[in-house]
Amino acid sequence: GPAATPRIVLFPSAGMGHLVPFTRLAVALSAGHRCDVSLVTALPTVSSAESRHIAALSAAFPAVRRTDMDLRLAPFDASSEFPGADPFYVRYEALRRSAPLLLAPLLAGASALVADIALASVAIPVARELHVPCYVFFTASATMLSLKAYFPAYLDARGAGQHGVGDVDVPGVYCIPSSSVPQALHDPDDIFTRQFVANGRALVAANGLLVNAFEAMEPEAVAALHGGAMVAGLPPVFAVGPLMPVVKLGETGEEQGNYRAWLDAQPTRSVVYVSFGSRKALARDQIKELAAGLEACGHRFLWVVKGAVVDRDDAGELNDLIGDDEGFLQRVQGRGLVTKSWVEQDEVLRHPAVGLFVSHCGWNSVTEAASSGVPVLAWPRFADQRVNARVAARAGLGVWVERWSWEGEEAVVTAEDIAEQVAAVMGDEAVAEKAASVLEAAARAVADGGTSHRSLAEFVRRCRG
Ligand code: BUP
Repeated sequence: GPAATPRIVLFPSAGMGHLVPFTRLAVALSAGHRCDVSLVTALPTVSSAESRHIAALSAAFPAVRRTDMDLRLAPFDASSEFPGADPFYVRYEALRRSAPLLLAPLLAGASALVADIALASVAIPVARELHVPCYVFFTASATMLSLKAYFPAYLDARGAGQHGVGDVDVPGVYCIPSSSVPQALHDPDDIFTRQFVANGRALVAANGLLVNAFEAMEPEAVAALHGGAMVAGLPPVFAVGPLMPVVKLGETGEEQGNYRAWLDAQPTRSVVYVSFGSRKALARDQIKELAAGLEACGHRFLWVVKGAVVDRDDAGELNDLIGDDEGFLQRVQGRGLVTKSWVEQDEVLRHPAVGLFVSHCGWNSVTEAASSGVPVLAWPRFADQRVNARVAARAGLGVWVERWSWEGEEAVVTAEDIAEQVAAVMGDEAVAEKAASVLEAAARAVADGGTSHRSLAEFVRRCRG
C-alpha cells in the first residue's frame, strides 16, 4: 500500500527572516510532497509582520496546521534579563529556555521535528528524549552554515587565553576575513555569540541539516558540507533552495498597494529597488546620504525605509524618518517612491520594471533576487550579510562594494559614492546577463529532478522511515 504520510513539526524562531523561509518550507512539504505539516507559532509574535504572515498562511494553506505555543506560560521572561539587546535575539533566548517545557507536548505522534537553527541546541535533546528525529533548518547561506559548523573548532584550535576573532579559514570553503565575520562574534559574551556557538556545536547531534541554498550557487560550501573534511560527524545536508514564495501578507494600510500601480507605469528594468530588510534601521545620517544618492543617481527608485527594529515601534512620519527638511520627497515625486510600509518584496523583484536591488543581503533577499534574476548591489549591514554578499557577487548575482562600511564602523557612505555605484551597475549589461543566468540555475535546481528538488524528496523519504 501507499507509504505512511510523514507528520512533520516545524519550529521556527522569530523575525520575518526566519518565519518566511519556514512557511515556504511548510508549503513545499505539504502541497509539494504531501506531508502532514504543522507549524509551531510562538505567541505573541515580536513584530506585527509576523502575525500577519501567519494569518495569511492559514488563510491560503489551511492544510498547514498551526500549533500555538503560548510563551506567557513559560516561566522565563527574557526581556528583563537582557535590557537593550536586540528584541529578536531576546526572543530566541526565551524560546530556547522555554523549549524543554513547551515543545515536548507538541511532538506527540510526530515523524520528525524541523527546528530553526537558532533553537538547535535546545530542540535536539527534547526530540531525542521522545525518540523523534530532529532536523535543523538553516535559513541562511550554505557558506554561512559552513562557518557555523566550523566556528567551534576554530575557537578550540585557537587555544585558551587567546581572544578576538581573526580570519576564519573554513576548510574547503573560503577564508572569511575578520572584517566579514559577524560583528557580534568578536565578543564571546554577546547573546548572539553564545547561541551561535552552542547551536554550532549541536549540529553533529542532528539527524540532518536543511539549508535554503542550492548547489550551483555555492558549489564549494555544499561540497564541503557533504564531504566530512570540514567537521567530522556532520549529519546529511539537504540543500533545498531557493524555496519559493507562497504567501502574501495581504493589504494593510492605505499606503499598501500604491507601489504596484506605480511600478506598472514604469519602463522595463528602469527602477532601483532599495531595502535593508525587516530588522534593522539605518542610522539617520546614513539615511540622509542614501536619499541624496538616490536623487543624484538619475534613475527611478522604490525605497522601503525602516525607522525602528520592530515594526510596532515605528510610528514616525516619513519626512522625519528621512530627515527631509529640504523638500527631497517633492523633488523626486514621480521618479521615486518612498514608503515605510511593508511591500511584497518578491512581487516587486519579479516585476519587469525593476532593474536593480540595493540590498543588505539578508539571505532571503538574496534567494529572492536569485529566483527573479534581478542583480544586487550589495550593501551588507550586519551579522551574516557580508558572507552572503560575497556569495552573491561570486555567483554573478551582482556587485558588492567591499569598502562600504557596515554597522559599528564609523564611515558614512556618501551620496556621491552611492549615486556613482548605482548608475554604474544599472548601466552594465554584463551584470544583468549574469544575474539572468543565476535565475536559470535556480529554476533548474528546484524543477523536478533538480538538485534541490531531489534533496527535499530525499529528506521526506527519510521522514517516512
Ligand atoms: Br522590509 C520587507 N517586504 O517590506 P531577509 C521584507 N520583506 O516582503 P532580514 C518583504 O522579508 P534576517 C518588506 O522579501 C524577505 O523574504 C523579504 O528577510 C521580506 O532579511 C524577508 O532578506 C526578509 O533575510 O532578516 O529581514 O534582515 O536578518 O533574519 O536575514
